[in-house]
Amino acid sequence: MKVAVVGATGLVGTKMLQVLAERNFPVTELVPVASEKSVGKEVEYMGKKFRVVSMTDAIAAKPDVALFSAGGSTSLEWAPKFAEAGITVIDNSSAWRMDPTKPLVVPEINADVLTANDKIIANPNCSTIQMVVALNPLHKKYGIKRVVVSTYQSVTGTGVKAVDQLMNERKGVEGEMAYKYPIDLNVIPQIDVFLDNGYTKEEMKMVNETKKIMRDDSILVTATTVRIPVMGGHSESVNVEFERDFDLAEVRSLLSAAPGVVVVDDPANAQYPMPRDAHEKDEVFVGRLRRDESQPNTLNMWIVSDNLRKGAATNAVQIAEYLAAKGLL
Ligand code: 11C
Repeated sequence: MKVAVVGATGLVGTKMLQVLAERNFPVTELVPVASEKSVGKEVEYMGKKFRVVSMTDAIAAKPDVALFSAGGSTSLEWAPKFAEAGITVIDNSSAWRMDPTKPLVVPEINADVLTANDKIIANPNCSTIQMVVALNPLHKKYGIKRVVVSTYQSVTGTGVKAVDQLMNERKGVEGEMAYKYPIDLNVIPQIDVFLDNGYTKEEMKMVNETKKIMRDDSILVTATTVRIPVMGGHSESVNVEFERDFDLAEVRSLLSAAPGVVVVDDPANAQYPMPRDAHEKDEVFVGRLRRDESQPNTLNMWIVSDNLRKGAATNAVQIAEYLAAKGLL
């Protein structure tokens, strides 16, 4: 299969190359693509160097599938051009996610919506993906009424510039700021821009994308999204109110059996998910499972995942794997 990776020199693009190789995706030809300023640079894939090409050259190369991680405006401009040329785009930006004509997919949950006619497929936001992977098996059993989530998000979600800011601050070196404020020894309760309702775009992504992926507009979600000086993954404190009562042991076994979920929940031995353990792993880790004693039918949980993997690259590659397996490419 001929595969293009658009945004191949970025943090997510680099991870896409790594994940394609690790999962032995059947790549017969790789087409790394980036902005004009990166054309001619080289990227490495399975021990070989590949020259980065332009968007126009990538379309002319006619790949079967293009994994996009080049930002919303690039995607709005270029994804339709790839699609018109018959290339299936799996797009990691927010550009197409809430477009009712485009599927928004987490393979463990709703890959069945995909058809051969879907030429632009949206990959959800990282903080949404890890939450819904853990919520979906519980929703099926107990019916979710309302979710209250607070996130603790890694600087890698912002990109290379933010990783550099954190490291420069740590070394006491002056450098470019990705954030308005220092991030080391700090916590910033703003991810993306504020909207008219007082929430940030990141918070509203969690509200809206959850309903679309889980195909249930009745699920109420309220979110507070926060940047912390961490690298390995995003963490989330999630309070879930169900329609029906649950048994904690059954919650544990449902989650343990759920695809893509690993339960790490042994408080007596101080075992719970942490970003440094989730780093470079593809699963969603769940722990601190306990009843919310303040109201009925309500569960507290802690969810951690590597935002560059399941939250971005791995999920996109899993969509491509599904399409390939079903002959939809
Ligand atoms: C962050 N979740 O951690 C963001 C990054 O819509 O794909 C991903 C933004 C998106 O800052």
